Amino acid sequence: MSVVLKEVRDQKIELKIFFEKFAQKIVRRFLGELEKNLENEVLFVGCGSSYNLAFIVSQYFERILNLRSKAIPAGEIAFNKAPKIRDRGIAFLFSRTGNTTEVLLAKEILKSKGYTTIGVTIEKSSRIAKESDIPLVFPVEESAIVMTKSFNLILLTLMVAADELVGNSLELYKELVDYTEDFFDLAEKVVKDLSVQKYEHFVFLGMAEFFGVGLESALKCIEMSTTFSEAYSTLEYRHGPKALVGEKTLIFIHKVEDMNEQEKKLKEELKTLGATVVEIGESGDIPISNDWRSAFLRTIPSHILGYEKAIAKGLSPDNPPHLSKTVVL
Ligand code: F1P
Repeated sequence: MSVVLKEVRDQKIELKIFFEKFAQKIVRRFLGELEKNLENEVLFVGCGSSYNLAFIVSQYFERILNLRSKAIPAGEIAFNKAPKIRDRGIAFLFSRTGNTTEVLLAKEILKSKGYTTIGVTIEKSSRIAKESDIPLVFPVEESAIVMTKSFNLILLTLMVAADELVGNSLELYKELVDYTEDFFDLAEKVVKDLSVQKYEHFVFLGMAEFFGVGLESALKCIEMSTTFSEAYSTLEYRHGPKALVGEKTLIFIHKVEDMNEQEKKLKEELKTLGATVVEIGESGDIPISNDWRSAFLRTIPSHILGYEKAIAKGLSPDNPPHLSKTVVL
């Protein structure tokens, strides 16, 4: 079986196991440091999928913890291009493989400015694990070039951490991890019923955390199937990008709370332009809670779509062209 398909499928059981056995434990390793730094701006740094992950976590931490946060591509810190990086604070540095050059350079710069660095990775022998002040090494095995399950396992854990910190109920996470298998199967059915060979343009729309989900979803489809894919904050789509909509466009709208009317209007408009529109969310085609906490499941349809489209095009989703697991400059 394809390596990436196996890892995509692993999520059906691993998310639940991870939540029950691990997610709440890892939180304790950095809560103290985070609590000390709530006054300072918290930085979330990474490249590629790890940047998308950093972006979603940054949005959720700001929402739940009422702090100021910023997600920055590691390269912009590494080469001193990010504006107004203050002295002192706390920075989460995301790198699945833990050896991406820009992330390691960013770590050095942030350390020299007095930041406490938290290295988020799945490789305990990586440089980010060894050289960060607080290594958060997630016990996940992932060997495909394309990052899939580790993204969602880390996302789930860090979102749980934010809720734990302020004493919020974790009940919805329990319900969502219990729903994973059904959600996966429903997503798979919807994608398989679509006849993906027809589409040459994938679009993922969502707001805030779900815009980050869209960025990651588009990246999955690009990496696995080399299909032109993009993501926008939902209502931004009318402001230019919709000029590209046609019969070969497949659009996913990630539904958010209290946006039903607007989402419905947009969906109708896009359908009139010839697009196929799939809604992910409450009473959508792929049903799931509209709560931001559902972010850790919401990239799954794109994992399935990227895989199915690759197979339909005769490509190997395990071997994305030109890519390597770690970018070393
Ligand atoms: C980051 C990353 C991957 C991407 C590609 C190149 O790696 O951008 O997300 O799929 O293979 O590297 P990492 O820093 O998370 O290991």
